[in-house]
Amino acid sequence: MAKTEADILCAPGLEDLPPLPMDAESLVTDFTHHYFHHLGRDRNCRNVRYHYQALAFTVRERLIERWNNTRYAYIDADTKTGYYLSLEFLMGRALGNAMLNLGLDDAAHRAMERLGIHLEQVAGEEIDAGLGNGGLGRLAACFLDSCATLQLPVMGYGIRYEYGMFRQRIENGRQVEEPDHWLRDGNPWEMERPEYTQRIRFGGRTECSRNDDGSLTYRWLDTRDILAVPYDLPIPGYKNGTVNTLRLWKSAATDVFDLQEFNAGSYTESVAMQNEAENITMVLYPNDASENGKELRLKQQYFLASASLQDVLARWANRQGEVFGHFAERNVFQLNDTHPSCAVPELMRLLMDEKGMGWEDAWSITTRTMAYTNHTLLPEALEKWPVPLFRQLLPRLLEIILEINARFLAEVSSRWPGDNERLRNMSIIEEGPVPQVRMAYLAIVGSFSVNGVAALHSQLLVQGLFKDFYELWPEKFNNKTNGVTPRRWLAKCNPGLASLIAGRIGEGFIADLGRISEIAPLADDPDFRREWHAVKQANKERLAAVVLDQCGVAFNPESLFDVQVKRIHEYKRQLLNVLHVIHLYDRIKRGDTEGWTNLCVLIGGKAAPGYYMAKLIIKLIGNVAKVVNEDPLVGDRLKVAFFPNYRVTAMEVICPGTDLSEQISTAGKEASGTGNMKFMMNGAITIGTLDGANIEIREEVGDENFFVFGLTAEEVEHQRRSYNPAGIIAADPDLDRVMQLLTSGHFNMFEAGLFDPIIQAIKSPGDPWMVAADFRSYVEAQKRAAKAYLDREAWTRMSIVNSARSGKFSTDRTIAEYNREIWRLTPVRP
Ligand code: B1H
Repeated sequence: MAKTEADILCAPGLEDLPPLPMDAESLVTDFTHHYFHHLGRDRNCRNVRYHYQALAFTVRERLIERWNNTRYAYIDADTKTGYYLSLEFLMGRALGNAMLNLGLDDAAHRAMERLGIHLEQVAGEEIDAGLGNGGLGRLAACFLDSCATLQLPVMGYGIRYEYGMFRQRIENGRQVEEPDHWLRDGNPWEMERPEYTQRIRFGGRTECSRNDDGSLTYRWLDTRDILAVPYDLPIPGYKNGTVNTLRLWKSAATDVFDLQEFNAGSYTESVAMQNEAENITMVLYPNDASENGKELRLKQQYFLASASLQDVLARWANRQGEVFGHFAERNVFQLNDTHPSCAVPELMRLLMDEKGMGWEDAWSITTRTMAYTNHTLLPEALEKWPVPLFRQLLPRLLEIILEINARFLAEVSSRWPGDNERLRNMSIIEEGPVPQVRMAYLAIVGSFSVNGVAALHSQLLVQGLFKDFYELWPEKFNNKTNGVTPRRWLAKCNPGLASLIAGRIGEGFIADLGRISEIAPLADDPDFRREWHAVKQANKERLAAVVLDQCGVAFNPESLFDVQVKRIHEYKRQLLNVLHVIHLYDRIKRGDTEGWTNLCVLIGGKAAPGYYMAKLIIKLIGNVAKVVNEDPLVGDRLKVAFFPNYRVTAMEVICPGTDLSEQISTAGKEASGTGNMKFMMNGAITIGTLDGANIEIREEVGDENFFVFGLTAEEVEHQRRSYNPAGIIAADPDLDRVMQLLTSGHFNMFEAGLFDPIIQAIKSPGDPWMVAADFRSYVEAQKRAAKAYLDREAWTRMSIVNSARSGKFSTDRTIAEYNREIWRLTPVRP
């Protein structure tokens, strides 16, 4: 299906063009060309969207030439390539990022100025590419940025969802989901590549026949086929001429319908079948570490794995011929959680059934090219697929999985003879009324590397969930602490802070964040502190304006801005935050306000549409906010707002304007967290539990620059057995009053019983999140933070130290580690 390189390269009449100039004048020229001739607009068109599109095309053509140069440089260098396979890439906006990384920012500003166009307003027209749920998807996006910046030959593979993460509206305090038709006005950043279309098979049956030489041939027959059409997005590195590729697959009906099979009368039905094919990439599942198991989701997962592997094998065959002896030395696949883990049996199938390889050779290649990242310990997020569903949808893949399992269990029983319980525990197939395929075990068995995403998480993996596998293969397991890209999460979202820092230590820190530590000594410089404080205040004013606009709540920028934005999940304990707010409200009502620090609490995040408790927590936040904000006695002392439709673009305004970063999950539950890192980089101080990467953040900044509280992961597990929330409430007058306010219906005057499920959950000895257990120490930590804020100089010093110590949390460091310890790719300069 794919054309050979020669087909694509050979066009003798086409000469390379000289590089496009990067000055403001050229931008004006190209912008007007696109505006008038390409988009067909005229001077009287008032719609800013066309300004955005014209500027996007102007920037895009400057990406394209670097994109081609990079591709040829990779072909010439002929080195090993990495592939990041992920069901999610939460890219956000592309225009500002592309301008920053191309070094076009200043020229674009001047060009738009000359045209009388407001650049920020134009950039504000772009819809987020919201092809992800949260941290896992955003991590994939930050990884691509760092790979390009480090000039590593890495390609992303994902799905081009027609509908991304839903838009969240708040109606009467409740979440309402709206479809995110982000492609409605077209996407100037994508390039369709129909010539690399792949065919994906589903359903049917398998057949096995013996060859003359005694070997077996497996055939997968009577399948229902669907096409995978690639769309490429450019991923620019930071001012280095590299532009990597994110290839997203869209499903389409095979163009040739087998019309003979239909009666003449079924023509319309057969065309309507097109729907079924196009459904596969229609919508992103918005579940984020909760409820899964839908058939369409498994189709998406296999669709991505198969299309991407076929694409890689086709490119290999075109360049190297049909010999795969060196394939494993030259290719590596990183699986972003188990979501793309069908890649393990699918690579086996392709190598055996399509390339004629034997099991041993195919297995050797597979297990030398696959690497798996785990992102969660939560049992409800661990993927399992019913064997009957697998058999019906992917019969050939199930055969291969069963064979992998049989050979694996043989290895286990030779290591631990007679240990049947261990066999049962480690089997890729979970026994039960409906047997299930455990995707994490499949991924571990099929990979040479398994990593967690923060030190604690990786440690808990090998001590708990994957203990047996660690005993068998200790060398496979490793840690790669997450990061975030300092381009989007500092340079782009906080230009004020970035230029203050650059003014003192130069711009080098943006591509080498370790160097941001050079500002640490300036924490002692009163002038620097004054400037730092001024930048923070300006960012708080910018945030306050957005909060007023989006939430209708007036935040006073002199107050302490206390922010928790992330998916709404019980383990993240937005509820604990609300209990603290109610406690403060109670203190104000009782007149207990001596030495008070005015506080603005901002909470934002989406709930999975089917997650009842998460949605109820949103409603509670809204109701509490209403009571607090409307009480004249409270005034500026306390303000509460729920930020609707939290997304990448919202965080770009939120994290620069935050003083206090809420990272308050039950210890042992948040694998890493990455919002914590964005806040830190932008000079917020963390109030947090010893969970995920919080532990490493605290290590970097020191205890005196971090408000720690709560049970440790070990204590959580230990105290769980004797957990008695009723006793804790009875013994703590503050918590008792908070519970009484809740129970009395103070926040649901006209909706009796509305919050009973929440009250019950807090009081339940089986509360897995142990909200009541951490209430007291949380309140004390909040008190320390409030008191610290009153000393502006000391607070600003802490703020500077937090940014200065954020070097470790750049994805450049994370990716350098992936590369050094897992991928082993050579950087290539175009
Ligand atoms: C994380 C998910 C996730 N862990 C299932 N697991 C999904 C699970 O659509 N699904 O089915 C989607 C996402 N996401 C997050 O990954 C962790 O909770 C964070 O702690 C971590 O920082 C992030 C990146 O590693």
